[in-house]
Amino acid sequence: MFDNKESFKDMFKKELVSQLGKPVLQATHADVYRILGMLIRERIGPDWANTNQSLQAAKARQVYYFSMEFLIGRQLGNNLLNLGVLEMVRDGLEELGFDLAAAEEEENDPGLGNGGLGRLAACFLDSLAAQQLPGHGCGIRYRYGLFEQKIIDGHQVELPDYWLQRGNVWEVCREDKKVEVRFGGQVHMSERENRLQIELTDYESIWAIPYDIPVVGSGSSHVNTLRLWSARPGNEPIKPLASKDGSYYNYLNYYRSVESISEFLYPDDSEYEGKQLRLKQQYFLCSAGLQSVLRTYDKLGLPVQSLPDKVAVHINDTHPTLVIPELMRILLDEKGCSWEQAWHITTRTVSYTNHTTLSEALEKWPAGMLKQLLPRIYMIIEEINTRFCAMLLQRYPGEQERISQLAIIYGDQIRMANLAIAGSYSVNGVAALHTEILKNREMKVFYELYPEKFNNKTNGISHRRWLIHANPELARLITEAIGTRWIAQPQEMIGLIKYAGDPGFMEKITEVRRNNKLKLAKYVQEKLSIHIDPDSIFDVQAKRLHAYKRQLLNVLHMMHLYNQLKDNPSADIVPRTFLFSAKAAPGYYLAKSIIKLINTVADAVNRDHAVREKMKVVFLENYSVSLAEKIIPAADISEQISTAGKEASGTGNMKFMMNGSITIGTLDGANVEMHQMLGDDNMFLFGLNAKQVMEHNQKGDYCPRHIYEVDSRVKEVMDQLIHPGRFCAEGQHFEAIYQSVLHHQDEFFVLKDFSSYVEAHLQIDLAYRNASEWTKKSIMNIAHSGKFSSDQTIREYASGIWRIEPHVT
Ligand code: 26W
Repeated sequence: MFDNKESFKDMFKKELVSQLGKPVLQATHADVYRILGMLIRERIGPDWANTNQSLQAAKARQVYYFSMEFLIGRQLGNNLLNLGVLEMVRDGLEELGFDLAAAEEEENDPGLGNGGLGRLAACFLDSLAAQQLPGHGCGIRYRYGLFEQKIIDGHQVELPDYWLQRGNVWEVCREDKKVEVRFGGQVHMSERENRLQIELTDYESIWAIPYDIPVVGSGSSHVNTLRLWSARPGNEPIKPLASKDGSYYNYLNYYRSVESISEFLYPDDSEYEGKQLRLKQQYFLCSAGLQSVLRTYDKLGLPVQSLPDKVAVHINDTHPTLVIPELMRILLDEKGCSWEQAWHITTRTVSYTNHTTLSEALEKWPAGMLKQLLPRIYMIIEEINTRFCAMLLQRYPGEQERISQLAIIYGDQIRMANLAIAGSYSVNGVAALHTEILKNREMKVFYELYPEKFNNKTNGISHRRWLIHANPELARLITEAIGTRWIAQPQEMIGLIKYAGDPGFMEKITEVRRNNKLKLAKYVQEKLSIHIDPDSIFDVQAKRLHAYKRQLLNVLHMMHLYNQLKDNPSADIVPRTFLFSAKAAPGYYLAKSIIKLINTVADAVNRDHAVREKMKVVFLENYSVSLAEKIIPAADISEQISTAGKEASGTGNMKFMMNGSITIGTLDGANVEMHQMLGDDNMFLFGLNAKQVMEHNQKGDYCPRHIYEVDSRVKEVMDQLIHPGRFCAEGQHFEAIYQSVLHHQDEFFVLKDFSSYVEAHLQIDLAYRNASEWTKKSIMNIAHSGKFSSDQTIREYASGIWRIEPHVT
């Protein structure tokens, strides 16, 4: 094993020659990446084995984080960093004539998630390992990541993202640990020795094959596991329904239907086709994951009643809620527990995080679909519901309305959030405001029933990924100023406050930030052939495209600004570069139209030589973790402009803050907590607050048409959406967008907030002119960002929910 630069260089050269049969001088960036990956994996191996062994020997309590998404990003740089060899490897490679950054670019970025929820899971894994906490991820190894986005003629086009094409050096296939997952079939009940016996026949059987990825703890030898499951028919499928008649084509169909289970991540978060397949995926994850958790537990030789003392199962949103009935099934049918015992164990093992207040995003499954696909699981859910409703009837006699709101099965639907709350011991929201909204509005009846279950855990981000890895120059500067302690304890960044007025430090930070802007400008030039001015304000909105996130508000403001520049070409404004990056769910028409609109406005503005010194608009395609790492360190302005009450927390807001961008935002999600620390001086707030939005909704008194009629700026930009002119060519228009904000009672209040948004942007323009004041704000943002470290968040989960402790191997 290498432990200094020279031994690293020797090993690297040796490995290169023996693995690839190439002289060192001929190695490509891809070769360098591959060899590095192999060396690093070898280095991790022994620590990984030790951690597992030692946890088992100590019978340590462990948490398993079940999630349909893990947006882990590229692994090479992060692993080098966490192993503490990043600088050494970078220097060693350089001496051999190679560039680490170029090698890093060779790694495919695994897009195993949609957005914040998936990235949060990845930050949590990083923080668990860094603090030597026994906590593992459990997910699906989708063969294709979330689609690859291309912008063609301004439109989003989706391509399959075959991220595994060149193999994955970080995973280990554990064929020997495969488990069986069953779908369909008939349930038979009989009585033997006074006990109910359950047998499933004629089911479809598939194999779940685990692929393990090591999660390396920063600065320690602790290595946790991210276990991702892949679906595969066995060589000899046990009883594939489809091939009962033995026909080869039936077998092929069966084969394909099995493989499809771990093929795609469903990108759609509004309305989605492939519903049944998604349900299949969810059960696949829950059943495979739980079976493997219980197999590990069984090795401890403890009675099943002690499960909750040793195992915590966390569900990331409702997507893995089926762990609840699946655990019940295993306890009842395989471990011989009574209903009461099984329920007692389950409800002390499972905890649940909610990530949304949008009621349409709360998962519901048609009862018939669930019954057909998972007959035994359906029976168990029915029984849970029956007993739950019986309890409710006793507790709330005569309160039909309340009971029907609480019921798990209602009409033909199974409400997964209701099942998750009833079957778990902890329910948390992801920011203070979000949790309050859950308690007082969205989940009020549940809060009244189980106040003790509800708690808040404000989200956080890994400063290792989002600051030290993404912005190494800034990290170095922080260390120069306040020493190295912040690296292990990011809240120590608060020490930067005293440098907020220090001319030397301010100068350096300005330089670092300008370098980052130059780098991004170079990237934009290469990718899009658009020149952007590094001295303009980089105003960035990068996140999933969704109506509630209001990219549209941003576009309307850009259109207005451009109109102003056309009216008055010599207007004195600080030059602006508006940057966007966002994927829209493929079936989400409005979101895709907004992408087209951004690109239409971009074309008009960027083509116009009269405004070239003042304004540019850029849409960067294929938003991903690695692209975010390039964009965020270069942003002056972070757009966090959701309709108040709609964004559960946001985590992008925290990433930008940690890199020194200033937020323009509403009092929504974690912005509220940012504002409490930063005050009005270091943030630009605008718009309705959550209470005002709610009141308008209750009264139904919001009239966008009125705003359109009285505010000429609004009228102008709205009309431009549907009439040919400055932006739209003949025959081109954005009718659906126009209608969505004007003719319905737009629940996102776009026009209502327009005026104060424009005003906030004027304030930004003014503030940016005072360079030293701006830099001060930037430093204040960085200094306070330690509060949003996921290390802190994870400590709160560890002590407040999971009751796990650091384990020193
Ligand atoms: C039903 C399918 C489905 C799948 C994914 C619905 C919704 C999703 C989302 C994309 C979930 C998501 O990413 N939510 C975000 O979670 C973050 C982490 O807690 C929060 O910071 C964001 O506010 C929230 O939108």
